[in-house]
Amino acid sequence: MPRFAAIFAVALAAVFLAAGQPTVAESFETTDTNGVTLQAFPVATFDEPWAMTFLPDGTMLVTTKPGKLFHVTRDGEKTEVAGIWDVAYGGQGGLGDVVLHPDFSQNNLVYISNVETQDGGDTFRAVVRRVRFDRFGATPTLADAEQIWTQTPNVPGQGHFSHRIAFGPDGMLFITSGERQKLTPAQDFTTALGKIIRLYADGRVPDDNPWQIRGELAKTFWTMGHRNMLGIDFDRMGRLWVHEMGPRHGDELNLIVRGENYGWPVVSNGDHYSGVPIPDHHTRTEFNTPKAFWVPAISPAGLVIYDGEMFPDWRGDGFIGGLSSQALIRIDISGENAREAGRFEWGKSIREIEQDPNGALWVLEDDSDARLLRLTPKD
Ligand SMILES: [Ca+2]
Ligand SMILES: [Ca+2]
Repeated sequence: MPRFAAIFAVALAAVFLAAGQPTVAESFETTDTNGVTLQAFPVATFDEPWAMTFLPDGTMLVTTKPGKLFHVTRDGEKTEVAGIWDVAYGGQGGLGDVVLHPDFSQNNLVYISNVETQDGGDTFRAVVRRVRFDRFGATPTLADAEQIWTQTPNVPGQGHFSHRIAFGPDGMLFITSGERQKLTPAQDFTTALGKIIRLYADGRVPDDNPWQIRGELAKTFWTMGHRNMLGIDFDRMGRLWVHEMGPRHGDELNLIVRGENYGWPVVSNGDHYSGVPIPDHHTRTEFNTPKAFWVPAISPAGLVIYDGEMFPDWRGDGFIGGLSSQALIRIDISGENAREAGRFEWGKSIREIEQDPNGALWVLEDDSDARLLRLTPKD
């Protein structure tokens, strides 16, 4: 490169870095196992991003596990949101999911999950807050935070919090509550570990949840027998799909049905990490069977059931981010059947997947220096 050009390039990069503005990055192509090619546009980078959600205007909120919330434009300009609280960062814990209230356009309410510590740092739990997002002032700010759910009990260890959030078409709030790597609590009515929780949007407990005579805590449960659920979404028919990480293999995609037991840790199509086998799902018909499962594991994180115009062939399909599999996995959903139908790979673990108001797919890679990518059809 001629010397003046090199100096110009360095100066340009310095200007972008100094202003905290997006840096210039080349787009690339990724082709799936069926030969379908997408164009991937790097938009921004984050330190350990965990979740994102789109606002009605097409901008995004992005959380990072160490505890920051960013408002992000479609061009990748990031503004840190003020007013976030302390989180217990470490292991699998930190700042977690962010979703909008169904009436966000009127009430500006967002829901944010995170991990907090108790007992002088010895125990941990996930919590969910409802908070007002004020994006109209000079600095975007969170206000009026109200804790509406607390994972019970708090226990030692920093794994399997799950704490993903979704709203149903009827405005009910669903929260995944992982089994905290304690296994048997997933079958225990006296702990909220290994359950999917269903609440009103303000945190009140509805009286039509399935378990009404198993104690106060069980009145919050929708389903039980789960492990670590990092993806949750509703399809166009209003059905709830949730995936969960298996132990040594046996990751599951489940169709969530009120009052069902999904079997963990009694059954799994994977085995314990020690190599000790776990009976497969088909051996115990009282447990709900996964609609799809993976041996070897994909380590699923993030889930969107696609409902956009940009990829008409994929309407109704699921997209799952893969951590260990370093892939974006497409799931064909047909009736109540689900199967992996395609896999995009570019050598990076994927933490989160979303669809924007125009129908483009956006992914967050995992770990430090992780990219936010916009995926569109190849020109
Ligand atoms: Ca999301
Ligand atoms: Ca299961």
